[in-house]
Amino acid sequence: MMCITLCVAGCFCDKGYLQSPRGCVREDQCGCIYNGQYYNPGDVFWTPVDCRQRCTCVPSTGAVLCQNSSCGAQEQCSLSVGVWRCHPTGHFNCSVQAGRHFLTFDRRAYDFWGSCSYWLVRICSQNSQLVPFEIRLSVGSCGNRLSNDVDLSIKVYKTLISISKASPLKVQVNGSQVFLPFTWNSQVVIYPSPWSVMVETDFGLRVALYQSSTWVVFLPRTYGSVVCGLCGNANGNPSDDFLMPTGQLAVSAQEFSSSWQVDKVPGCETVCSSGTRQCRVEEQQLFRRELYCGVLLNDMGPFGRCTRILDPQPYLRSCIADTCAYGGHHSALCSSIAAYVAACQAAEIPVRQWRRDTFCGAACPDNSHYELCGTSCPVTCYNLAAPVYCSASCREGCQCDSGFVLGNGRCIPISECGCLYQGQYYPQGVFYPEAGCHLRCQCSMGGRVQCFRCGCGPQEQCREEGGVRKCVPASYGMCLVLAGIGYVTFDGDWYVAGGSCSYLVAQAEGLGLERFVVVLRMEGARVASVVAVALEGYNIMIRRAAPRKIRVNGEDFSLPLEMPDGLIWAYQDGITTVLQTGFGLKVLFSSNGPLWLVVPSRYRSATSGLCGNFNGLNWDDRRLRSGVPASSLAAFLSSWAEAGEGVACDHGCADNCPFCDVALGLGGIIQQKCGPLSAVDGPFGRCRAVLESDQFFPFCVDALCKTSGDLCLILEAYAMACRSRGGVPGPWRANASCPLTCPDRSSVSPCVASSSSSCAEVLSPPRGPGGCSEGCQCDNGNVFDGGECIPLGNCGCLYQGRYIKMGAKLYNEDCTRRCECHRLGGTLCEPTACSPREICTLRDGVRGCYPREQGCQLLGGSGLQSFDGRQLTLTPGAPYELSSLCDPTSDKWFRVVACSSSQGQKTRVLHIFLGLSLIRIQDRTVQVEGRPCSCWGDSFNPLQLLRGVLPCCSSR
Ligand SMILES: [Ca+2]
Ligand SMILES: [Ca+2]
Repeated sequence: MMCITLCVAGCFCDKGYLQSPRGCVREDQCGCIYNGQYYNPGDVFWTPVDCRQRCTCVPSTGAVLCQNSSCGAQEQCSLSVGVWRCHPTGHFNCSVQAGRHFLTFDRRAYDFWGSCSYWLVRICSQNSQLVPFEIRLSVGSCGNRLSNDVDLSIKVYKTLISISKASPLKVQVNGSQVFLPFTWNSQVVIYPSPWSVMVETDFGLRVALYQSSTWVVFLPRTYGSVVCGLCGNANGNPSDDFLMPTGQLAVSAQEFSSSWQVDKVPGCETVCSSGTRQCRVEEQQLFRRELYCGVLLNDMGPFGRCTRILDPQPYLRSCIADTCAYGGHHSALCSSIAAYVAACQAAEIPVRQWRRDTFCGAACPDNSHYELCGTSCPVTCYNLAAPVYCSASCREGCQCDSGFVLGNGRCIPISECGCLYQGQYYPQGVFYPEAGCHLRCQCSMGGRVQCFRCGCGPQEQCREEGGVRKCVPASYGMCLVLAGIGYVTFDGDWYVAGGSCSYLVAQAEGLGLERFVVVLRMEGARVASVVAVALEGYNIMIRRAAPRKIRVNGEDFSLPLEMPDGLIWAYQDGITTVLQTGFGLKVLFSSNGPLWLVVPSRYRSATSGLCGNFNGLNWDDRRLRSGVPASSLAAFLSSWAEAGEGVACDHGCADNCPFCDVALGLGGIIQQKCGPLSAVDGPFGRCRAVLESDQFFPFCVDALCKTSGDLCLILEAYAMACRSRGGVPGPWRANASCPLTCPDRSSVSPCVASSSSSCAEVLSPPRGPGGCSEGCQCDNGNVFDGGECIPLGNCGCLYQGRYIKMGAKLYNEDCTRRCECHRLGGTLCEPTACSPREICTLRDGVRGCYPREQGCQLLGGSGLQSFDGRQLTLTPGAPYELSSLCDPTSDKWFRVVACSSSQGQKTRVLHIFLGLSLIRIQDRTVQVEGRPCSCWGDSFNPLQLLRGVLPCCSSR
């Protein structure tokens, strides 16, 4: 008995385990080797090439038993699911492109667009010889998205396989996410392909998704006339393809498609009424030209050989329609052409190189490169041996560079691969292999798995989210900050507070808890300008002045954003920016001002700040930084105020707010104003099921009475909270006279599709909750690009999840690569370097090569280099004035004094006088006015000091 032994850097099997193509297996679980090919225990296979013998790999002994056999008349011997078997000769194929262009098994082309669930292929005639299966197509929304969220589910062998276009590599089998390739009983295999995913069954049915947003169903010939659905009946006759379940022929594509609707999903549109942009005649003519879709027809062009066999006309029509619908944007154009390339390659007809830097360039992610005709079955972390199941023809797409393998959809070094545990693959990190999460396992580098019986924490529960089992918070605490009005703490205490400082809203620290700090910066007493969130490894800023963007570690990102480590993600939902973290902290900040903080219940008693201590008691929330109960509201507020930038700050009326007796007449009017919050039949009536207004109503009355604050802000905060809990607030603005203001060339809409209102959203996979919410919508079908509205065709590119605005340059971390968006070519990246006079750095959120700042440097030992580059030697141990501003009356006055290291000592001390403050730096510790200050998460940069920025998150 033996397993194949592989020589792979970084991964070694533990003692008692042997390497097999399935990873490390116990010695007694080794399979068989026959003719140099490895088979899993229990595999049934036919002898290669001729299928003359049918063999079985006997489990535990590793022996191969064979019997004589042969294929039938209508069959041929071919490879599938990694095994040679008898297969029906030939297949039909049916394709669905962009969720709206259909081409049936009998090659009838039609267009249809609805956002419901439809039968794509079903078995309509009983035939006991055939394995039954069914395929369903679901279109997520009618939003005009380039990366349309089309999902497919396949039911075969009592197994349900679900693949979503938004994240094709996160395949679910019977509701649980599996990692690819995934084999099931040697009957079904699902494997990743370049830009796509493939499902293959042992009876020859194959379903493939191509990056070009095209689904293709390959149906064995034996299923001819047996199937029905949107793909037609596969009887060779295109004219009877519009058969409805009733047995009658439909007169239109719409009637036909609607008849195959599975069941009415609430809110789905049988026909998308928003529709695509109508195409003008001159646009049609333009896109028909060789420079655009016309390249498909050129029989001397790259697809020349294919056009003679596979009619390009249906592809040309959908290419023109889609390119038109997206105003000529290259993504639509290139996807349409790639759909034809995929069809040609699936039919094993070679195509020539058609992508160029200036036309549909293939910008591949890190550690990968483009191949026109590469393997369909790349090596993955799960399957480090050359895959044995690969029977598909070659495929264009990005292939991993040598030394890298596919893991979780990216090309990663083998050392970053995950682990095999009980035959299942898990990426590095924590996973829960058992139902109920009773076993907590950690997969670390080198495939090492450590498991502990500990289960979820007391404030957590075990749940499957998106097919992944994990411990999720049992409940959440919510804190509301209304700029200029007041706070409602996690424990439900409320207080009225204005204030123009920066305030520490909440921070948390505790054993086994991820630390976070949330600071709100005010601009005057009423406007919240910035929410700064510090987490381990991340400093995040949501800025009112930068809509649809978020600044992470100093760099601006367009929304939606998901960091590659999956620890933070953010998206725009109407007028609200939503930031979420892997550990459950959620920050919602509206451009109008309300800030909501949502923290998981395991942070109970672990928070401090203006949102209180989250211990369930509402009377002990007002405590100072030291933990002592605050003697007054003013003391409480000032304790959590952060040093502003030279601006004197006040905390509003605090303890001296006007006395407010709600029983008096004034109270009555205000009660009336706050009324909509609690009215069952009011606009928030439907919110009551998800969010109690009990805290809100008295807060509203108190806040309005004391501060004559903005009622709109309070109502908006409630609407936000309602929506974040899955509720749907009714139209409330008109009656409350709270109009929403929108930027130029956009207007208020009660229902802005939450994942297709901006360029970055249209191009990215959907992130948020979907659906629609109140917000601003660009006029004339335009979309937001940052804060302004532009035609879709002028949108930029998406590269590795980053949106690149047209004309902008995106540099990588060390400025060795620069990417730009080409109108027809897509993302174009090239190596680059900053000149010696430049430095690779971030300025105002944008990375790039910038002119070096004139620096005066203290060199090692006792050397000094002046601003102009002159080298001097200082006397060790003596104080020197390095620099000061000559005008002592200037408000920018500074003075920097250094004590250079004395002989034999390394210590140097720097004193910086800024206005009236003194900052002292010694051995990388910083003291401001004699108090030590710390700033975790941000590397200390003395240059910031010289620019007048204090490097302290908090002074302690
Ligand atoms: Ca037919
Ligand atoms: Ca409390």
